[in-house]
Amino acid sequence: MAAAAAATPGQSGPVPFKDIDDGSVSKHTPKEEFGDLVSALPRRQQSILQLRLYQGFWLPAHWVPGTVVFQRRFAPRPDDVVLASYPKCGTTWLKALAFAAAARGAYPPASAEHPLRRLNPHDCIPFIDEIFAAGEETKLDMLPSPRLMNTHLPYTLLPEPVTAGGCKVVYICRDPKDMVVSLWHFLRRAQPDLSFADTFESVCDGTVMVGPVWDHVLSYWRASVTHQDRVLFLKYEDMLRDTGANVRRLAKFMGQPFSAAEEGAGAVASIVELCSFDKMKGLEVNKAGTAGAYCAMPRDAFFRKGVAGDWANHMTPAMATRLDEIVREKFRGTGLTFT
Ligand code: PPS
Repeated sequence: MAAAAAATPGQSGPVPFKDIDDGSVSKHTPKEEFGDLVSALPRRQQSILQLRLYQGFWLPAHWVPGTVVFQRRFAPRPDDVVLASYPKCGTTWLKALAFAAAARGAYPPASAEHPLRRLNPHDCIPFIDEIFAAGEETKLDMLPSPRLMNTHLPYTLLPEPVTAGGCKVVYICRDPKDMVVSLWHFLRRAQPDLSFADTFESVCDGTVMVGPVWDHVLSYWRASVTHQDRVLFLKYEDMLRDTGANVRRLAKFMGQPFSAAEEGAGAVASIVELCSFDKMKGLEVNKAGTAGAYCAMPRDAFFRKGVAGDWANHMTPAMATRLDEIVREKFRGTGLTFT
C-alpha cells in the first residue's frame, strides 16, 4: 500500500475528505488477515446485504475484518469528533451540520463557494466502516485536525481508546418506525421488489443491519448519560423541531461555541439554511451520481422526504404498536423514550 500524504503543515480541519483524498492510498482488503474469524460467525441475508453476527450486532459481512482492524489499531486524536448513527436516522444531515459548524472559520456557510454546495455530505466526512473495510485507513492520517469521521457501529464496538475518552462522539437517533420506512425506501433503490413486511420483521426480530436497533441506541444513550462531556446524544425529531438550538449544542460540544458576533451575524441560521433538507435535496451534486464504496447508491436516495411521522403512511396501527412496545420494553428503566 502506498504511504498516505500527511496533512499539509499549518492547515487546520475539517476539510472535505474528497479534496484530501488524492488517490495515493490503494485499496486492500483485510479479509485475508481475519477471514477465519468472519467465516466462523453466524450469518443471515437481509435484502442485498449479507450479515454476520459480530460481538452482538449484525454487521455487513464485508465490514467485519475492517471493524477488527479499527478496534485494534485506531488511534484517535484528542480533537477528533466521531459522528455515530444507526443507518437512516439522520447521518447525512448530521454530517452536513457538523461539517458546516466545525469548518465555518475556513468556509463561511453563506458563501457560494461552500464545499457543501459542490460535494455530498458523505464526500466531506469519511465513513470509517467502509474506509477500514477497504483497508484504506491511512487516508484518515491525511486529514488535518480536527477530524470529523462517521460510523454506524454501536458504541460497544468502538475502539477502546475512543470509549476511554480519546475523542468526542456525537450520536443521532430517530423514531425506529420512521427509520424502518426510510430503510425500506433506501434498500428498494437496490432491490425494487423488497417487501416492507420483511424489512419490518427484520427490525422487530433484531436481525437487521447493525441491529438490534434498540441495543445500538442504548449503547450510545448509556454512554451519553455516563460521559456527558464526551458523548452527545441527539434526536432527529428534536433537530427537526429546533435545528438552530441543536446546531448551537453541537458546536459547543465540539468546542466551537458561536460567539456573540457570529450570533449577531446570523451564522447559525446560515448553517441551518445551508443544510436544510430542501436546500440539500435541490443541489445538483445531490441529485446525480452515486455515494457509497461497497454498494454505490444514487445520491438522491439519501434525500427522500426528511420528515417525522411518515411511518403512518406505511404501517398499520398494529405494526406501529408492536414496534413501539418492543422498543418501550427494551428502553424500560433507562430514561430514554421516543415519544
Ligand atoms: S444513511 O444511509 O444512513 O446515511 O441515511 P441517513 O442520512 O442516516 O438517513 C436518511 C434520512 O435522513 C433524511 N435526510 C434529512 N432530513 C432532514 N434534513 C436533511 N438535510 C436531511 N438529509 C437527509 C433523508 O430524507 C432520510 O429520511 P427519509 O425519512 O427517508 O426521508
